[in-house]
Amino acid sequence: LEPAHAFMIRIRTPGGVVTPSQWLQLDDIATRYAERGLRITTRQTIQFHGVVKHELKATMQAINAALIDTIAACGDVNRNVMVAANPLQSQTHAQVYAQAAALSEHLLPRTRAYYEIWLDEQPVAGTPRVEEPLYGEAYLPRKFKIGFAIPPSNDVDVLANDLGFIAILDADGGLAGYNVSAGGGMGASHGDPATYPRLADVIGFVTPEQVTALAEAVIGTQRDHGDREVRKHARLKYTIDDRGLAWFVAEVERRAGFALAPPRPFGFSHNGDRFGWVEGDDGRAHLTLRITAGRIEDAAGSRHQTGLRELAGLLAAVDGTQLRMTPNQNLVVAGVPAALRARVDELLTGFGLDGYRHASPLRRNALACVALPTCGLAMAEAERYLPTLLDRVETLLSSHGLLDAPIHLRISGCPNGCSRPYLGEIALVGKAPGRYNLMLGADHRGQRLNTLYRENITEPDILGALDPLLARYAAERDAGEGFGDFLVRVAVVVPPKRIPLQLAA
Ligand code: SRM
Ligand code: SF4
Repeated sequence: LEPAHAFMIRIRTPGGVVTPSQWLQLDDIATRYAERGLRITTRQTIQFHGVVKHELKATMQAINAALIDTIAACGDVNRNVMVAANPLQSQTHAQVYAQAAALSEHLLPRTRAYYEIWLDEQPVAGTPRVEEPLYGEAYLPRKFKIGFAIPPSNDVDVLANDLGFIAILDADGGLAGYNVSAGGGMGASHGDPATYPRLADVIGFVTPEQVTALAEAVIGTQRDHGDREVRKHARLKYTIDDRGLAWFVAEVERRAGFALAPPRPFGFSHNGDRFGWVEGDDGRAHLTLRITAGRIEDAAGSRHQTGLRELAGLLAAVDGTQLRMTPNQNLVVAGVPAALRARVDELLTGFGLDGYRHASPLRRNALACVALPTCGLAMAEAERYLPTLLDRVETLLSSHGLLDAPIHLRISGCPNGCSRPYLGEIALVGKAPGRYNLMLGADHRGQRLNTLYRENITEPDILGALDPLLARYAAERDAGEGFGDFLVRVAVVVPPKRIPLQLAA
């Protein structure tokens, strides 16, 4: 008898978009094969945990039957491409989404191995070996991540990606092109100063027609110049810091065959989600639901998985409806005709999925990575601890009259940064069971990293450190001033020196 190995499977859904019918299929896969329902990730896709080894192939085949794949959702290739989930600007959103989805397809590896291993495709004798025009023999030195943001929303935390496209609209609201950002990443290791989170530099502007060539040039540069010796040092951010931004831009321009235009002005107002209903240009409405830590399951006291199954069943008969995962682990019910809104509301309320209405801003915006028990790299709890942590921090906020303050809190079980904790106004980064580094002072726009405030502390010390700071914030903040901005203004924390090009103003 071999041990009952269990696996995590992550699907690829560029921009986090699935149809209601696909949702029903994913729900069925979760019910049949996974241990804990569906888990929306911080890169707009879904993970299934606890798939046992002898059911892996059946699970992969069921995913394929839903016209979804898992290709390049992991590995040293371009990963799931993130796209602004905000349906407020629907025409531009549709255009940007289409571009991002096409880029995701274009950057897939060409190997047929996936189809041969999981889908029983038979190699045809005499067929020449598949060439990898972009990835070559050895693929990339490390994972590679791309995000498309549509200002003023920075829900994708575009500057945390290796390569970012920030949509720039022209005077009549059409898509003029994108500012390009490069060299973002969150991963770090405790006690190793050679590793660090880094915000991307904004390096120029491209037209929509130049996006593919630019992406190939950036990926090619990293493929040929990224570190293949030290894996922790193999991300694009280190290639740029080691060789210099000017070298990097010149190399990318040489490969792309065109010069980047100067970046255009843009501004982000927030990096969270907008909850509740919004109207689209076409009269249809979109509802963003809060899904705590992205976990959708039927558990004690909640029937969220069943509720979303019923919702998907209702929407499956309505053309143009979608379910969109957000980069903040939430779910948008998109494209709902006006006549169906009341029914959707009723259904969601019945299953307790209307938490976005009642929850505090802190609770609505918090992010937690998976961490224990499934993540082998976790040093401390994150997802499982989040509800308790939120209860305690809310009690503190209440005591200072701050329950309505839109403070962004993020927690991760280790410094790899899967919940992008270094962009949280308050962040806990796991060090050991029950112990965390407390990081403070990011903005809530994804444009300033936070700073280490207290190292390796337990919950009572975390709450004890936050208490006087929240008291000061309640008493001394300017109108509309965020908690992170306040801490920087009153010099409780000194932000990291490096401010990405073009954002310094
Ligand atoms: Fe992550 C590794 C979960 C987004 C940086 N991440 C892992 C693994 C696969 C652990 C492992 O290698 O054994 C985790 C699986 C845990 C589990 O039990 O499911 C894991 N990462 C996640 C997810 C599910 C977190 C979540 O709670 O949603 C996210 C899945 C994203 C997706 O759908 O593709 C996830 N990971 C991120 C992000 C955020 C982002 O991409 O915007 C980051 C920081 C950005 C970045 O890449 O710099 C991130 N994950 C890492 C790293 C550090 C990489 C580095 O440069 O050092 C690792 C460790 C590694 O790669 O060796 C890692
Ligand atoms: Fe695991 Fe660390 Fe990522 Fe959390 S941040 S999911 S603990 S690798």
